[in-house]
Formats: sequence, structure tokens, C-alpha cells
Amino acid sequence: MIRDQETLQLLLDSIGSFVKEELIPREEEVAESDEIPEDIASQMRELGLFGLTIPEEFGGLGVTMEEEVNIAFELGRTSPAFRSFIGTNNGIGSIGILLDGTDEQKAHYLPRLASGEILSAFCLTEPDSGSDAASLRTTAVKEGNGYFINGTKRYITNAPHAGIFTVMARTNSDVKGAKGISAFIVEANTPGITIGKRDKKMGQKGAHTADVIFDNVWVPVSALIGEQEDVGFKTAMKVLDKGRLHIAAIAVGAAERVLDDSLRFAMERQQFGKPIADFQLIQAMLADSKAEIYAARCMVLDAARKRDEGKNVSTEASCAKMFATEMCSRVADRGVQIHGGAGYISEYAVERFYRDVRLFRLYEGTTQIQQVIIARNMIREAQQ
Ligand code: COS
Repeated sequence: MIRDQETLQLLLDSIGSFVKEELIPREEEVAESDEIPEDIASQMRELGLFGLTIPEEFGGLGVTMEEEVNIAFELGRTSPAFRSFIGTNNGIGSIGILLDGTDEQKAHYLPRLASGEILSAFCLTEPDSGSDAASLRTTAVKEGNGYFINGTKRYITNAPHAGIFTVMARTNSDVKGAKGISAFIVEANTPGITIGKRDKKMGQKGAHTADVIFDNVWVPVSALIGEQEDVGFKTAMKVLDKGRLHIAAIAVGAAERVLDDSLRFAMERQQFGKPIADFQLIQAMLADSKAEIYAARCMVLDAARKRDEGKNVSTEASCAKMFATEMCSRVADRGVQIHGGAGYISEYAVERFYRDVRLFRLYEGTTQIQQVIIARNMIREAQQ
């Protein structure tokens, strides 16, 4: 749902210009330094980019899902590290509080997330619990008016910068699987928390992930999201339903960028006495990429509109995430192919994007997990 087309267009234009004029020229610097420059971070704060999805009453812009995916199409056109920096506050690091938090929790944390004063991170994955998220072992044992949290969380995006963590932990160790899990908001400066060293990743330099280790970390009862035990797994799944749609939209934006770069290269590069864009085998790659991007864009927009209508889009979000991220990798692969030897050289952005977009098919649920979710939902519906 787009609330006001004109206002949205102004926002998209300003984000589009920011991407083109400020972020794209700094991509190389971020890839080399593995840092988001502070001046870029403050411009992001000024533009309100940390609070796009947080409701206006908490200081954000409160965009709808359809508006959000349109913004993500723009943000996807530059290095994913920039998006990742603002991504957790708009997504997996805030949605749990927004959907299931108490009024006090929302009022306390959301304004600071919206302004970018603090960053947030989502702690679900563990060393022995990835795709099988319900097998997580981190515990939160109740004692008096609080809980003691113990465990290790892995590959946590923005962990080195986060002010708060949404932590999924087992409050009921008698119950195996999803039912005994609860979600907590844990402040990063709580005694007993250690952040591991930054992971050395294949790509997405500038986006930082690390372990978060909880060693007898005490939190008050008020840190329990919604002050309700045993529903934390559902909170996490709802967070991921929305997050997956966002990642799908980012993948569409990244694919569009790669295709634009590849088309420009093909029109400039001369071989056999003419631009390689004149050759039909190159045209086939350009056309396949164009059609697939169009299909993914339509899927993302349709799923976003359905979510805005209040429908359950678990299936659609997984379809969109699976199709768009796989599509993005194919487009990046063709992009390298169109560039020929130049596509393997870091002077061209396509080499970096090829590595950067690989992560889209893994995080917030691998392609195989999306397939499981889609098929299970189909079977469940057919049984009803
Ligand atoms: N929204 C709300 N509730 C949901 C839900 C959703 N999208 N998906 C599942 N649930 C509920 C189920 O209804 C069930 O509750 P009931 O028992 O009351 O019916 C409960 O959660 C457990 O669901 P399920 O039985 O499907 O859990 P499984 O252990 O079989 O796991 C998958 C389901 C595989 C889908 C889940 O573990 C998953 O998404 N794994 C990938 C995790 C991931 O994306 N990690 C990325 C890291 S975070 S960046």
C-alpha cells in the first residue's frame, strides 16, 4: 500500500540521489577499509534511514511494506554493506519489539533505533543451530525478578556496533523445540556479554558479523519481549517473514545495478569490430537477466501489497526471497561473463557484487529452508 505517491516519490528521489552521489562513489573505499565511514553514517542518520519502518509515533517514517520494498529497490543498487548498516534497525533488530513488545519496551527502545542513536542486532543463530533454529541451546533461567542468560550466538550482523540485542533463548529446558523459546531485549553493555572478533567474510566488506557470548548475563523480567515466555520462536519467525521480503527487494536492486553496469560495458566494449552488445549471445544474457529481474520485482511488490492488506505472507515471502536471491546470483554470474576477463578484476564493481550477493541466498534462511517453508505451507493448506 502506498499512502501518498507524491511523498513516496520525493523520498525515493532523495534516497536514489544519496545512493548515486554519495554511496556508489565510496564503494571501493568501503571494500578496502572494511568500514562504513562516519560521515556516511551521519548522513544516514540525517536522512532518517535508520527509522524508515519504525512508526511515526516513535520517531520513524512508518513506511508500509510496499513503500519499504520500493526503498529497498533503490538501496540495493549499491554495496550491500551500506544497507546492512541500517538494515537491522529497520528489520530484524526492531521488528520483534514492534510486533510483540510491550508499550513500555516500544517507547523505551524504538525512538533510539529510529534516530540511529543505537544499532540493534538479532541473535538467533548459534554454533550448532542454524537452519534448525528451534534447536537453539542458549538458556535464560528465571531467578527472582530476572533471568540469567548463557550461550553463544553466531554470525550476528552489526554485533560489534549494537546497543541492543534481540536474543532468542530457552526458558523452558523441559520442552524441546520451538515451544520453550523466549525472546529478550538485552542491552549490549550488560555485564557478561563479550563480542567475538569480526568474521572474515567472502564479501560484503564493511558489514560486520561476530559471535556474541552470554556468560551469566542478568536481565530483568521487563527485558522479556511482551513479558511473555515461550512465544519467542514465533516472534523470530514473524520477524523473518518480513525480513525475507526486504532481502528479496534488496536482491532485485542489486541485480538491476549489475545489469546496468553489464549493459553499459557491453555497449562500450568493442570486439570483432563492433560493440559486444550487438552480438546475440550477449543479448541473450542481457535479456534473460532483464526478464528475471522483472519477474522478481513483480513478486516482491505483490507479496508486499498482500502483507499490507493484513494477509499471512509466509509463503509469498519465502517464494520472493528464494526467487529473487537465486535470480540475483544468476544475474551477477552473467554480469561477470559479459565483462569477460575484466569481470574477474576488482576494478569493475561486478567482481565485488558477484561475491557480495552470494550471501543473499544464505542469510535469513537458505534457499533450501525457503523451499521447506513453501512446500510445508502448501501441504498444510491442502490438508485443510
Ligand atoms: N509466523 C508465525 N508463527 C510461525 C511461523 C511464522 N512464519 N512459522 C512457524 N511458526 C510457528 C508454528 O506455527 C509453530 O507453532 P505451533 O506449534 O503453535 O503451531 C512453531 O512456530 C514452530 O514451527 P515449526 O514446527 O514450523 O518449526 P520447525 O522447528 O519445524 O522449523 C523452520 C521451521 C525450518 C521454518 C525454521 O526453523 C526456520 O525458519 N529456520 C531458518 C532460520 C533462519 O532463517 N535463520 C537465519 C538466521 S537469522 S538472520
